[in-house]
Amino acid sequence: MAIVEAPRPLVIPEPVLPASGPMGVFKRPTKTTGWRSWATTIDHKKIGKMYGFMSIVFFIIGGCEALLIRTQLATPNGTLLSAQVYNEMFTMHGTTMIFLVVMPLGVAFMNYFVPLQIGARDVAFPRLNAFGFWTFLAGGIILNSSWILGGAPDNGWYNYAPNSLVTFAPTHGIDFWTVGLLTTGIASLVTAINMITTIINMRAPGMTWFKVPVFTWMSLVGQFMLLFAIPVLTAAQFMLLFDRRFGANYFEVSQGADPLLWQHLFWIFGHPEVYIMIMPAFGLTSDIIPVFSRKPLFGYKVMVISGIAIGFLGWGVWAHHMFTSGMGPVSNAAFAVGSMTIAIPTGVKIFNWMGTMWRGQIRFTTAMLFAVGMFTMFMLGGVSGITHAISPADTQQHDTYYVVAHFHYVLFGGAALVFFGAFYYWWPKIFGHMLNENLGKWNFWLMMAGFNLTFGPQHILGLQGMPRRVYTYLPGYGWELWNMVSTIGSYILAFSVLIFIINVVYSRRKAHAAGQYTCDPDPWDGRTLEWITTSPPPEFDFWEIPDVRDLDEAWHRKYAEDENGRVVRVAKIEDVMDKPTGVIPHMPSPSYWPLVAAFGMLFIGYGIIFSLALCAVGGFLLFVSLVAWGIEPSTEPGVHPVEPLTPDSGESGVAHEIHEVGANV
Ligand code: HEM
Ligand SMILES: [Cu+2]
Repeated sequence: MAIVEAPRPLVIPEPVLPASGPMGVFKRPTKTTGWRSWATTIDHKKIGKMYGFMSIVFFIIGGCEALLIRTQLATPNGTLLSAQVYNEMFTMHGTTMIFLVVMPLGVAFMNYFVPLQIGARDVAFPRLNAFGFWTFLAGGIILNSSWILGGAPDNGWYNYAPNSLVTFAPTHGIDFWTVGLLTTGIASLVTAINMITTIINMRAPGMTWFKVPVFTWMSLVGQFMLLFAIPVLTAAQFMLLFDRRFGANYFEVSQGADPLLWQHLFWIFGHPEVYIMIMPAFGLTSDIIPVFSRKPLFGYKVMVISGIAIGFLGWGVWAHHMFTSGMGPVSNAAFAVGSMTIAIPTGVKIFNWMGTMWRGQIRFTTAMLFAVGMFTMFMLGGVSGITHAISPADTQQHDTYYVVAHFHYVLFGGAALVFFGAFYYWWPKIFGHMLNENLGKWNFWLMMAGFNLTFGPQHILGLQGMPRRVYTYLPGYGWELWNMVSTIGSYILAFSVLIFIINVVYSRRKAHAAGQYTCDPDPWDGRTLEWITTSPPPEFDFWEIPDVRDLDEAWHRKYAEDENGRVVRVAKIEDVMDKPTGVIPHMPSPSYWPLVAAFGMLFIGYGIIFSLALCAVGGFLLFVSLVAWGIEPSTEPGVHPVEPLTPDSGESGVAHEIHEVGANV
């Protein structure tokens, strides 16, 4: 692979700008460097990187919590953790992995790559995007600060009432869970609005719906599910907050409340939530496998439609989490049938991935290994999922380690594995250098071994009757061997994550030591639009908004069929990629106010938990920043876009330019 030193983009000297707004307070910072460039950025690529970095930090925290759990359970009568701390550990582990790792990691990749895949320069609302990231971080800080501010939540990641009421949970732990997730919920909602608006409105000229890459499609489906799911959780959380803080009785059984109300509300959110997590992963696997099979995705349209089908069917199965709650045979049967039905569109995906590999010219790069690892492990998780859907059988499996095994096969096996693959696949595009493939192969095989050794035996433990959420167990139940194997597996898994981190540091140092800050724009011979930009892309993504004629636009620019129908290469990427035009498209300027607004959210959060006076401070900060945000010009006065706007450059292109200049969000 030739390292091409892409010509550094032309730098336009910073214009000398008059102060804008009363007292100049609302003057937008011009191009900044160092920490300011991160604190004020509204560039989707930088925001994507920040989401990615923080998700990995939270993954390490959640992973350490899991290792402590596994160490405690390695042998009977474990004494490492007390029952109370153990409850806090699995609650925080589950909550962290779902809301602070898998969800934001999907958003990290969406932020960086959706605009590139659809041929846009940024998302629809850049400052709202920044606000989304800082508010997500505020939620993560609130949640994790519970460890040092009086005790973490200890009632499991789905926090069932009435256990979550003050009677049974008198400390602030549950308030941290509620307020922390209310805050991340707001971040998720504004991000969903941003992504949906971007994908619907900002596709490049010619990119009709069946030319949109599958990653972007599945991101759209997932974000729509989120738009409807999060409000259900938010409503339930406000009810719980009112019960705990203001003596309401939404879940107070002694006052006539129905304890199942929380369970229904939580799982009406909770089951779509699992698809919100897996959809970007489905999309990633569908983008990676064709590239390394040198074949178009088998059944592209069916793949997209099956994703949309899951997006609808996913709303009709929530009570399969409540088969043992006494709903009765009619409800159980209805939700059992609904849950089995959803296996059909999911199965279609697995067959299409195999169909794509069938007779392909397969290159088992690390990214490809992780993609194949994803759908094989996900398939195993899917099969145990079917056994759960059989409601009579589920009475045996419910609340045992069989369930713990199932959701780790679908969540870690399904989502986390291919997210690692995405790092290896897109690293050169993001950072201008590749991750080391040899270390990558170690990373993959150790992760596969550790993963299956950790969660495989948990199926057996569950069928042997070991309940989940027990902080220890007595000898003599026959659970010793498989618990020890599972614990050893979790350490191998942790070691494989360490190899990934070593690979990141080593590859970066090696590249920078060689003065390498950019690399081949298309190292994998890619298919989708992001591969026609430089690696990394310029701040404005494309010199010219591309004209799209095909699905897999990048591939079709390089290959064509000859008169005999054989695929032949017709151009090198250098000849068909996005090239400097010498005219720098103007991008909106950085801004402080999204960060300040998120700070306001942080104060409001702690105010709800500790003292309403803090809410007033937070409210003031939020109010001022929203006003400033509204007043500050989206572009500093005196600076106009230099790219000519032509009416016939396609609906989304024109809309984008005008929108970018005019909008104040
Ligand atoms: C990094 C390796 C991981 C290990 C070793 C691990 C291990 C465990 C164990 C042993 C439990 C059961 C605790 C109990 O019931 O007492 C658990 C629970 C859980 N894990 Fe993991 N896990 C890992 C990664 C993940 C990932 C990536 C996710 C993704 C979302 C995840 C989500 C969950 C959830 C939701 C629970 C349920 C917590 C609860 O009962 O409230 N875990 N994990
Ligand atoms: Cu479910």
